[in-house]
This record gives sequence, C-alpha cells and structure tokens, in this order.
Amino acid sequence: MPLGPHASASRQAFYESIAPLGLAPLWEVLHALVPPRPATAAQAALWRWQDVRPEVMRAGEIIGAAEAVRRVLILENPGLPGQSSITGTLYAGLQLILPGEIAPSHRHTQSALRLVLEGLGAYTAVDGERHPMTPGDFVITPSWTWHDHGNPGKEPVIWLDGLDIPLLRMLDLGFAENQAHPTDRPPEPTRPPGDALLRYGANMVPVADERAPTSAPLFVYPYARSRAAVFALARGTLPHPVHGFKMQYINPTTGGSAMPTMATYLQLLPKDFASAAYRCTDAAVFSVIEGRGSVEIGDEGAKRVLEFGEKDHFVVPSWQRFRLRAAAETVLFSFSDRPVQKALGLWRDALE
Ligand code: GTQ
Repeated sequence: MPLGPHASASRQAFYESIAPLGLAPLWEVLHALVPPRPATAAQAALWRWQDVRPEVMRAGEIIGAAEAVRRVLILENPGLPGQSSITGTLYAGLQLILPGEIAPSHRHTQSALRLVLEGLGAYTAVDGERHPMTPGDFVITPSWTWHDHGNPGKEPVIWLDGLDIPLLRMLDLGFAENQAHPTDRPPEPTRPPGDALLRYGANMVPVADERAPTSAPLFVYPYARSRAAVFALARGTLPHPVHGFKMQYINPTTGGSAMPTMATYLQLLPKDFASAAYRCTDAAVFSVIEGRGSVEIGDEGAKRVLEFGEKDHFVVPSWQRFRLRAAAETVLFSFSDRPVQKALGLWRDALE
C-alpha cells in the first residue's frame, strides 16, 4: 500500500500483516475519504464539433449500427480514463445513425437522454411510439423502457446521448435485456406519432390514471417549444446574474426533473452576457445549441478558459468555480445528477 501521512517502517509492517485479514488503517486515508471539499478526478474539458464530427462519421464507415448495437463515440473525461464517464456519475456520447439503419430494441435500468445535434429523418421509439427527431429536440428513454432508433430518412443523424451509467455502476444495479428475437425490422409502433405529447403536453393528466410516473410520460420536448419558452422568459426581464434565462425540463406529473437521476436545462444567454462566478456540487455537461462564447472554470491559479461554438460540448466538474460569457446570443442545453443530490439532501451551491 502507498505510504500515507503517518507511515513509518514499523507501522508499514503492521499494515502489511493485517492486509491478509482484510483490514486497513483508516488514519492513513482519512483525509482523502472525507475531504474538506469535493476533490473530483474529473477535469474541465471541451469537445469541439469540428474535431469530433469527422471521427463520428468515420465510425460510420468502420461499423454498422446493427453490429455496434449503439454506434457511439464516448465523450470520456480526460481525468477519468477508461471509465466511460464524463463526470463521476454521468456518461455522454455522440451517436450516429445512417440512412436505412436501425439500432435494435433493448431496455436497461439506466435512464437515457438524447439531444439531437444534426440531421433530419431519424426517430427514437420509446414505449411503442416513434418520436421523430429534429435538431434541438430533447428526447428521454426512462429506465427500463424498450427503445430502438431508426433512420428511414436520407441524411446521417447525430445526437448527444446522456446516461446515468457510472451512477448505476456505483450502485451495482445495471440490468439490461435485448429484444427477444432481433430482426432486421424494428418493432411495430403500438401508438401513433405525437401521442405522448398530445396526452401529457397540454398541462393535463388523465384523471383515471393514478400513476405519477417517476419519469416524464412525455418522451419528447420539441425544440421549437422549449426555445420559445426561454425566449419568452427573457422578454422584458433582466437575466439572472448566474443563470441568464434558464429553465428546467420537467416531468409534468410531478413538477420535478424529467427523469429521477438527471436534471436537464435549457438556457438563453443574451449577447455579451457575462455570468457571476458560481459553483455547485453537481458537475454539468453542456451542449451548445446556438451561439458562441466561453466558460472560465477553476479557481485562481488553476483557471481554464474554454472557447465554445455551436455543437461543442463541455463539462464543468463538481464544485469548480465557473463563469459563462456569451459572444453572441447563445442557447445551451445542460444536464447533471442534481435530482439525486437533492433527494439525498446533499446538493449545495455558492456564489463566490
Ligand atoms: O441508445 O440505448 O450512448 O444503451 C449508451 C448506451 C446509448 C442507447 C448509449 C445505450 C444507448
């Protein structure tokens, strides 16, 4: 075991003698186990669209969607190599589906979100309904719902996947099932397109339906609607000094986050907006839908400035001070594990 702060030769010999008994000295690791503030291994990082898009397209040349099951390039945090994680608890990736392809049906305990980045003509089917995907649309696949993706259109379609994979791995409760008889044909839809949005997207819920589902029964949040909402919020009001004009996508049956493990947000920053410095315990992944600007992340002495443009992705690690600046009118999508932290009474933030 590596030398800790209290190690000496005789103590080291003691540690080695107790190791076979499954025993270890707390006092050598206590400072790391209960740190004075979050000591995340995750780093601030940026993935530029101009760098990653060609690689995503190359992935489309080397493997088919059916063989890959999900043809995705993972956005892996440079501080968490080999862990398929963008933060300690979250996974992110860029998924490509080419015209004519299907990504077969499966379900898993991990919740997933999609944010469509590019291309028209693909769908995600959730719970028997095919949701057409338009750039900017936010689509969810709640835990344990069957889902497949297809592209009957003419263009490659790329979207951001966000999942709670590392969180569920930590809890040791990853379960998955593949479609019992995978075929070249995706399962037939059992509900018409637009059904969930019509049922649950009108500020109404069926009276006879007693469920308050833990994930939104609404599976798609079309960009045209969400964009109009943040622009309406901005009309005639001053931006919040930290958030600009920021709204959360909610589960209309509970008023809480769209999924229990991940909160998702859409944020408008007016041109030349510069946010106040802020930190919070939930690390966040950002996807730049429109505009450009920069984010300064980290404390004095360890600051990094990342310049972002459309379809770039960046991550702000837990409890790192950050400021957003918009060089043009900017719309950001973001997600984090905040609902988990809040449910446990652990979430903190600070203006500093
Ligand atoms: O679309 O179901 O990026 O299961 C990673 C795991 C996407 C998906 C990912 C998944 C999916």
